[in-house]
Amino acid sequence: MFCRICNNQTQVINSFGRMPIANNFLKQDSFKEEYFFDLETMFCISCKTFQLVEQPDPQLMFHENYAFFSGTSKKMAEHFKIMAESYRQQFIADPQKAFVVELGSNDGIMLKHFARDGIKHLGVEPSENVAHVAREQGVATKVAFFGEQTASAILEEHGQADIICAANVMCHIPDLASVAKGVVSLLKNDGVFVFEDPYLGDVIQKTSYDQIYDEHVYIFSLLSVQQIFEPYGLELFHVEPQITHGGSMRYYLCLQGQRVVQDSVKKQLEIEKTLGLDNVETFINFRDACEKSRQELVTLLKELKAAGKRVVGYAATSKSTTILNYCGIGKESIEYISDTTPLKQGKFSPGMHIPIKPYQEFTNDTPDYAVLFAWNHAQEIFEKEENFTKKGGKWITFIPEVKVLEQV
Ligand code: DWN
Repeated sequence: MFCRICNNQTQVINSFGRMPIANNFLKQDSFKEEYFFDLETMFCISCKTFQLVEQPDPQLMFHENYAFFSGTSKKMAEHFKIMAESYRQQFIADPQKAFVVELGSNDGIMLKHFARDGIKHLGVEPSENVAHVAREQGVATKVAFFGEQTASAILEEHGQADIICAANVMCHIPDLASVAKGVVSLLKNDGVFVFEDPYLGDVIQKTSYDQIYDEHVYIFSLLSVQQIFEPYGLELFHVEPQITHGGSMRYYLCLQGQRVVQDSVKKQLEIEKTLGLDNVETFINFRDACEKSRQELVTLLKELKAAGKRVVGYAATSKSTTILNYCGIGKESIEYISDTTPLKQGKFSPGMHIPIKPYQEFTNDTPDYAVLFAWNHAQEIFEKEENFTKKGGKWITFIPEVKVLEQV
């Protein structure tokens, strides 16, 4: 297997088995034609990039029926508001002349803050349905995948950008060479390219293997980000850890030599050495930890079933597709999964075909246990689901370890 980034030989790490498209929530009449691929990961010893072996065609994942809307979490909405303020303060000297471009702008959750302040902006979003929601909020959005060609079209129409940003997007794009070239051509000399994604250090430390699914072709570290972007003249000058999505990293890059490299980069690189993110052994241990986690979750659910308990799932996340299919958990163990996204409700989970029910059914129900698939939003969910625990309901989590939470 060869690395997508540097073309060197890699080492295969995880084999999670046959896996469907993580966000392909489907109706019963589509079960027969459901698409599956082998979900496997590999680590490149040369450039230190942790990546999928095979990624399905992007058109199968991002299309007019893409099921994930960023605005489903209040905490994430707050996170994007703070992000917009922070970028504006740090990198916009004159709002009249500024231009902000966001890659994978989804429903406009971040850019709307620039739009409301009358700052020139453009979202680049490949999924038509979420782009439509963004436009309705006054966010200028181009439906496209970002790469060299899209960058040159934007350059011609709008000129160079002060900020090019992305959140939970870069790790989805296999051809980062084209993105890097596009960014370099579109960015002003003193412009900033800033993005954040789930962080490899957190995935390894928490055994959060559910971050691995079709859309996430890479799980980045600083080590890999430097190797990926430096050949194109983009320099990593600052990083900021984030608590979102179970532990993310925000990477700040500029054109080579345009800014002073801050201490944060050196410090985090030292942490990565301590975590062993440059060492294949770390990933072999991670593979064993995933297997242990799977066995423990399957055992727990079997025990609960044998004891006659009712178990449901909370939030039909993309991540849950990996958990359910890798662990072979179906509706015999989890009656249904409650989710707030109308597009998912009334359908079935990818691969294991567990029914997805509207959130209201969960609040009117009294199951004994709920598996918290949106563990990354735990704080927000525990706050609003006091009733569930008051009625005697218990949460099951599997990150960082499989357990029933006696108290939240
Ligand atoms: O990178 C990605 C991240 C940012 O978002 C994408 N590839 C897809 C998506 O991943 P996810 O589906 O695992 O994201 P979340 O935010 O962990 O989960 C969202 C799902 O959870 C939605 O279907 C809505 C649901 N949800 C819910 O039913 N009740 C979420 C919350 C917070 C809730 O209270």
